[in-house]
Amino acid sequence: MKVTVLVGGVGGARFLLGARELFGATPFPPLPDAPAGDHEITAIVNVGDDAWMHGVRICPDLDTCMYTLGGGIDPERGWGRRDETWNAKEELAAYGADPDWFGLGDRDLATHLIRTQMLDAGFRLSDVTAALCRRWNPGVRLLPVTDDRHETHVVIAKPDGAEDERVAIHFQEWWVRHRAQVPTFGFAQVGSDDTTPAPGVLDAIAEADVVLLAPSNPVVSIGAIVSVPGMRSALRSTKAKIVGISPVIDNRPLRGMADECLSVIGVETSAEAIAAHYGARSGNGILDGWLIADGDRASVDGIAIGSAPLLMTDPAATAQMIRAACALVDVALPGRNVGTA
Ligand code: FO1
Repeated sequence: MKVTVLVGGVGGARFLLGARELFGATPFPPLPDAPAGDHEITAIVNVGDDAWMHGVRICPDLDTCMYTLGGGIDPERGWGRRDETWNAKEELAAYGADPDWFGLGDRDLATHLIRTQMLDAGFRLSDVTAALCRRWNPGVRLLPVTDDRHETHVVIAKPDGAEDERVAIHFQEWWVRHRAQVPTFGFAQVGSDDTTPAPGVLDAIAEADVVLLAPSNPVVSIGAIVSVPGMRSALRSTKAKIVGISPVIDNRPLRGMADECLSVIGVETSAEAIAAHYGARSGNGILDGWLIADGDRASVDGIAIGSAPLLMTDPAATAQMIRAACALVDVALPGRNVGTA
């Protein structure tokens, strides 16, 4: 089976642990002339959080997926490296170098230095990601949705500006420095005029047996991915069934600030409203199925709704969620037993 997953940061990375548990590892980078395994998992990863800081290119969602799957993630934070130190960050702050509010770890910095060197040498982000994965062996094919700049910027009330004065800041400043606690008026994808999906992305959708939308932030993760030109039409035309997993339980996000983001675009933070926001593929949306948490409710024309426990307590639990999501859209899974479940 070819399984394609649209993912953002922390929640998406945890979801991929379950996908790998259920379908088995996909060698990435691919092993030269190795026979294809039973299943292939391709993650299409958000690049809207990516930023230039202190002269290096930081790709939070790609790194969170790579570190989480590769065993290098800090389990408490959910981002950055375990056993991290912050000497470079402190030294930069001592020089008064901005930004001083972003957690740039010493171990993490090595990843950004390698990535920046390779980008400067002319490699595409997708090539860089594959090269970094030679060390981390995530067991899932990680593709940036695009190799082009497609950053999420946020329109806010200009701090100590006039009443109706607005300013656009990078998503990271909104998320990390302001914690979304400033009057916010919208999101915009900023980057190149001719943004196109990265190599392999459209094929991963067209050739999939099932496409999964991870329980990532519907606006700044899934929304940013689908905003890349060509993505929405690829999703609407694939023969694969598309099923999303709700990012809320009891209509509240588990972590992150999906509620803050949803309210900015005028969507209620509920399983039903998010499904309606994605829309049914029989309409002009992208969903065939929507798996919601036990106890939540949703009813959207054209979308098959199912419920299951949605706490990703461990990869086996997440694997069960994915089984339920596939069953919801009648995607038969080969009889691979997961753990003791
Ligand atoms: N998130 C924070 O809340 N504070 C930070 O200082 C921070 C630093 C950071 C450094 C590298 C990295 O890959 C991720 C980092 N994140 C941090 C998470 C980042 O802001 C992500 O974009 C969000 O978690 C959304 O996925």
